[in-house]
Parts: sequence; C-alpha cells; structure tokens
Amino acid sequence: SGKKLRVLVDMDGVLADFEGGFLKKYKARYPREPFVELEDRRGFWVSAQYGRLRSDLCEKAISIWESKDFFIDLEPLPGGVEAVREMAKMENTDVFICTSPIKHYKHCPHEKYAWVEKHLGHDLLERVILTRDKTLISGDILIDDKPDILGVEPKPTWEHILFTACHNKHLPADPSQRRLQSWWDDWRSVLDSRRK
Ligand code: BVP
Repeated sequence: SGKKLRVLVDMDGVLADFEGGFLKKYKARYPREPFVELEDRRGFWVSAQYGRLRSDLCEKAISIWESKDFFIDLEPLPGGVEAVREMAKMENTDVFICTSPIKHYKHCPHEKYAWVEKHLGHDLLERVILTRDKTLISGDILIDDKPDILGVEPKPTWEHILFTACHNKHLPADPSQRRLQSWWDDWRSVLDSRRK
C-alpha cells in the first residue's frame, strides 16, 4: 500500500541492443577496419575504446549511430519489452522510459519515439522522457547500464540499479550498487524492495 512506485527504465543497453546494433552496422560499413568484439568491450563509451584502438576509428564509430535508421533498427534485448509491459500493467507502479538522445538530433529523438511505439505500443509514448541529465528526473528506481550517472543534481531521488551489459560486466563488485544481470533476473523483487 502507499504511493505508487516510480520506475525509470533506460533504453540503450537495457531495452534496445545498442552494442549489437552498433557492431553489426560498423562491420557492414567498414569491413576492412578492426573492431572490438562484444566480449572485449570495456567502458561505457564505444567511441573512446575505438579511439584507443586507432585514433581515426573514434569518428568512424560515431558515424554509425549518427546515421539514419540506427536507433529504429535496434533489436529489443531479451525480456525487456515484456518486463516494461508488465510494469505498466501494475496498478502500484508508474513506469517511464528515460533515455539520453545524442546531440546529433537529426534522427535519434524521432527514432527513439518510433522504437517505443513499434515495440511497446502507442500508449507507452506517454511515458517517454528524453533528457541529457537523468539526475533531474525524480523516481524511486533507475534501471540503467551506465555505471556513473551524473548531472547537476548531486542527490538524485532514485536508486540506480546497474543493468549488466558487455561493457560493465567486468567492473569490480560494488556492494553499494545493486545489479540486474538481465531481464530474467528478479526485477520484481528489486521493485518490491523500494515500495513503502
Ligand atoms: O543514445 C545513446 C548513445 C550515446 O549516448 C547515449 C546514451 O544514452 P543512455 O543510455 O545513457 O540513456 N553514446 C554515445 C557515445 C559516444 C559519443 Br561521442 C558512445 O560511445 N556510446 C553511446 O551510447
């Protein structure tokens, strides 16, 4: 009983397969260039790791997600769409999709809305939050694969639940940061633990 639980769910790396979609399109566009296997990904920023591989590969990586149809073509990650749909049906829960668009705004914001409509349905468009600063958004839980979520608000209201991704799975265990290993992990218990 009590107030509704407000859950913020990130998109890239949590609902949509940004890493897989990136690698597939990078290999197709630059078949002769070196690439990073998903198993070898380290650090949130794909562009930074490609830049370390060879400095000109940073901008080649960026060219992939700045292209038309990159974001709309991302495949759903296993179980994510079903989990959000289930949260949306819970009467004690308000779920929002909270995602940071890239600054190259020609395609990304449009395609993020189109992705939500395509995979989650028209009703969930009501629940899309595009922001470059997630610390400003109030909520009880933020499920996100980015290890460090910083912004102008030093004390965000949400507890960040780190969603496991190829780039963060090798990070040393941090007892202060709870994780969801995948959508087959027990997300219902994580939500229940924050209910008042
Ligand atoms: O829209 C994604 C892609 C972009 O940052 C956004 C992350 O959004 P959240 O998952 O935090 O909501 N992005 C950009 C770069 C490099 C830019 Br230069 C990158 O390496 N990885 C990445 O995800």
